[in-house]
Amino acid sequence: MKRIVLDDFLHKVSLSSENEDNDYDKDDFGNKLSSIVLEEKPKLKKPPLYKVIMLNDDYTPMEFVVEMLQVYFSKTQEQATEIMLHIHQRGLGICGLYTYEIAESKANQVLDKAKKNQHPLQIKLEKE
Ligand code: TYC
Repeated sequence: MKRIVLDDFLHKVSLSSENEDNDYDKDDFGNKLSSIVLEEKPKLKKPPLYKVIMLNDDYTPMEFVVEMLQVYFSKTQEQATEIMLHIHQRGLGICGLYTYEIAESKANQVLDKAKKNQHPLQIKLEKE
């Protein structure tokens, strides 16, 4: 956060001024002004988050999906089984929420593994 202490600012103005009358008299004003601060809000914005969504299909083994959820989305075996069954029964499910680069990287790692094992698993990303 940027902080400008007014007392310090006015002192610098008076030092750089050519006009003697404009001098900032610390004895007159200093005590009152030194507690005034101008604050700017931080300009950093939170990055948007993306849901990694896994889609159901008829061929990818349930055990493979559970393993992907444990390895790439840090789920326990119980959580992973619950999410896999949700996808199996409802058609799709959320694996996790990440910034775009991380969501994309996780999706690509799972899709690579699925391809190598000849499973037709599909994933999509959706902005929150
Ligand atoms: N429907 C698959 C089966 O019966 C299991 C499955 C679950 C596949 C989740 C994909 O994202 C998926 N073997």
